[in-house]
Amino acid sequence: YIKDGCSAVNPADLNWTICNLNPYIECLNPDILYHLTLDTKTTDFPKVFGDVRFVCLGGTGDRMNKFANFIIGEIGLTLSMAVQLIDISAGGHRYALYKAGPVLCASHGIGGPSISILLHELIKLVYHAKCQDPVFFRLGTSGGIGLEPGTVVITTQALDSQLRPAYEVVVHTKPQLWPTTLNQTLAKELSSLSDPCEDGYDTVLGKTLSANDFYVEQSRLDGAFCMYTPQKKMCFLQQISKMGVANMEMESTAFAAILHQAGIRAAVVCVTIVNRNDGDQIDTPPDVLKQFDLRPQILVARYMRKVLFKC
Ligand code: R2B
Ligand code: URA
Repeated sequence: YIKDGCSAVNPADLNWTICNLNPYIECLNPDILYHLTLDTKTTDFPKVFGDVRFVCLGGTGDRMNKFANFIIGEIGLTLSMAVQLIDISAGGHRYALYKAGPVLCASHGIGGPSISILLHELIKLVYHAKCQDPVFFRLGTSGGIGLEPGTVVITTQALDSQLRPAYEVVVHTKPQLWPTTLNQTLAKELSSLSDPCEDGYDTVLGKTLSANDFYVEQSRLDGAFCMYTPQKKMCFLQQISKMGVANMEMESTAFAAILHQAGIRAAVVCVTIVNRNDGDQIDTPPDVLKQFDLRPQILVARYMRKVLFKC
């Protein structure tokens, strides 16, 4: 694990607590974070994770490994610390987890169920570690609505496939709707750190439609099934665009709702890899996609530098 010296706790944050926390966690001795292959008996959470200020999630382990390496340079951790970068959760073969000083980087897989399991365990991790007021980010890819591929979208509101600002959780057969409220101050602060002239691409604020499927629920014409016409697809894109939807992906409702439930500040920053008004297939060349992957990372790194070093 990488340790660093730049994570002094602001005394004003010391009263910060996680909201709505399961009261039965206290009875778990040890608490086993099964999918992360961590438990409170064999790992001293406050010692290992207590300095975490930012928790960053992205779809794949490879992307989060690259992000962890990138952030080491961005926040000035030393190389000797960097060589110790390891996948803490490799043994579980489910999620990858890297710690780069005050930045925890995890892969979340695809869709609400996958990110939900990870978030339960990460929220318990920051709780056991006594992290003070951590900020969570999702750095992802998405399909843009009328946007040039490569545009970065900062989500203002996450909508489900029924266009509700909610994430549905079924408890004992009864559906509950958890609000997908995201921190607007954080979204605006991230937006203020973009510079279209210097960056060479746009960064916009907009609503994000979070679907439970890549194909039919995102109104694609290239899935194994298609029960609508190309005209109906375009009508749907127009309808959501009029509502202020800028992009579509598959995790933002779960991410926003679960972190809102916990009272943890969170932001979703996704690059668009296709303009859905022009097509459905992802035919952007792999080297261009790699460049696009960096864009949310660059923005979030700017935010972290600002918080850590006030610059
Ligand atoms: C974006 O990309 C993935 C699907 O290809 C999914 O995880 C998402 O939200
Ligand atoms: N991820 C999605 O969920 N949809 C897209 O169109 C692109 C990436």
